[in-house]
Amino acid sequence: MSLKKIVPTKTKAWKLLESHFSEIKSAEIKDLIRTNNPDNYKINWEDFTVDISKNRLDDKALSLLFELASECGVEEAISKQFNAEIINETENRAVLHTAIRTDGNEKILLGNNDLVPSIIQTRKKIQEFTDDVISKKIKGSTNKAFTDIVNIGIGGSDLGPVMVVEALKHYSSRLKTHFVSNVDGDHVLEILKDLNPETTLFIVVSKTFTTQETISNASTIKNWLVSSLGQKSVIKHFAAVSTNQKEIQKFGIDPDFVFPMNDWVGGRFSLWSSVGLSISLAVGYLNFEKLLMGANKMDLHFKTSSLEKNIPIVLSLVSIWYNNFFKCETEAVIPYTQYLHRLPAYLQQAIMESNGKSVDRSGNKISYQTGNIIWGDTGTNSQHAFFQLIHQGTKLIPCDFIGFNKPLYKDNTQHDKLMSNFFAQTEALMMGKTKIEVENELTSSGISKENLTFLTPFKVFEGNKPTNTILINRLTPENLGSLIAMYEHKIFVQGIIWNIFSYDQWGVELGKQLASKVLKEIEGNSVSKHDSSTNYLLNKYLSNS
Ligand code: G6Q
Repeated sequence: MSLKKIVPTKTKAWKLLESHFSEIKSAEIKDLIRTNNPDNYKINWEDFTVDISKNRLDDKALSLLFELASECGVEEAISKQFNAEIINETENRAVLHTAIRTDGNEKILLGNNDLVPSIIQTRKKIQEFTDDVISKKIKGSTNKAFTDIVNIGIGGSDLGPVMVVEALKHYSSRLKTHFVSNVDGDHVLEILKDLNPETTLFIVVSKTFTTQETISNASTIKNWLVSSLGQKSVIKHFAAVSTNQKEIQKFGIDPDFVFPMNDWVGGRFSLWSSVGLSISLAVGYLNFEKLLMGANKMDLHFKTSSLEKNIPIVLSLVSIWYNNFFKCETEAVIPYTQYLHRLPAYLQQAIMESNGKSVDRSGNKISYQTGNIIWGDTGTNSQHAFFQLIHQGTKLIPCDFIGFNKPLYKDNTQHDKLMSNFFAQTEALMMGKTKIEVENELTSSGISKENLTFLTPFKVFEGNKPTNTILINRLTPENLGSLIAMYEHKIFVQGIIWNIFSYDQWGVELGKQLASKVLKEIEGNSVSKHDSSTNYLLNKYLSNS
């Protein structure tokens, strides 16, 4: 059965939210926080504490947002996704990235076929391969153990693995992991320059095995390898993750080194599958499995918790409140750990590729805002950069602050400093600094009256800037899995409420077609069929390249 097609703006809850919004849109968080029921704004789950108190929300807005979720059929949609119904309707597919992180104690039926045995079998293959490479049982063509792994993939076949490998660096195996994604030859050659072909294993990750960037990078690398170790080395130095068996065979990859993907897992949700092979090699299989089990726990929480205590649902509703009522264009994600420095880039793809849609599930043009624009960087670095705009700019930017109770190394002194920034920022964003406070501060610094009058307006902070605080015990593989799954489910809930299809990506598909058309023209040295600007620029490129 297909997903319900409910236009959110026509629901009863939306209308009530609109009128309630006009009543509280100027309310101050610092006042709301005193009168709201604190229990409604905090969720404690496993190692997570999620606090949404510092938002421009009151109890009534929150309860209307839950009504909106119910009216839009969120709970029913969750069941449909987990029951393998064809909810990716434009591609006629079920959406089962949650299945690949199963704990194995259930049946997951796609039609009459239980997917669990093949999922466990693939996991076993990943484990054996990982163990054999790390233990030096699998070696390169000159009988030397591998020291370096290169993941060759782009988009969903790159961003998830690279983000997780960076995030779990503390848990690294003896292997060094590198990522080649861009079709930019300079990117490939820059990475190859420090690698020894004899001790490097390449993993080509491409669901389709036709993506221009990946195949072109894989060919360049193959030539580089062959030129130093000969044609016979290819079979020992390449592994592949793909659905396209024919192309893999043509490339010359050992069938034992081929790992499957499934069409019911979208690229940007695939790090849990064989696409995560480089993660498994980078941190060891057991840590990879812990990552999956952490995500599985979040799946269970998402499936079984009430709307009010359901972390992904609550976060998605807060986000809709700002996106559709306050008309905020962007959201920032600020992790207070350097390990998560790739999280914002990963979320940009996951969120913007999924919910960047302007046609609803009935095929009609949408009249309200959908996909949020996501950006961010780690704290405290970002405090010394774009936080100026969040504190004092003209735009309202809701932020997720992600922090950890414990550091990974035992340096609590530095960690306390890091986390005092974390807490101080969300408080300052909410409280701001009043004119009187600024004047008192300046007076006590002994400044002249004239200077005080001049400086005061620049030093006032309006405050009332919203934040969610996601406080996690420690950055473990399990907790990282839960965190990523939390955002995945948030995306899904927002897509359901916005009445769009979150699991297709026609905009990305278009990009793939366009480049090959232009490339043919560049290669043929004849460009004339475009608009005047594109013709001019292409000819300029041709005459100088
Ligand atoms: C993800 C997108 C996209 C895709 C890449 C790579 O959801 O569809 O980012 O992952 O274009 O595609 P291949 O894995 O087929 O090379």
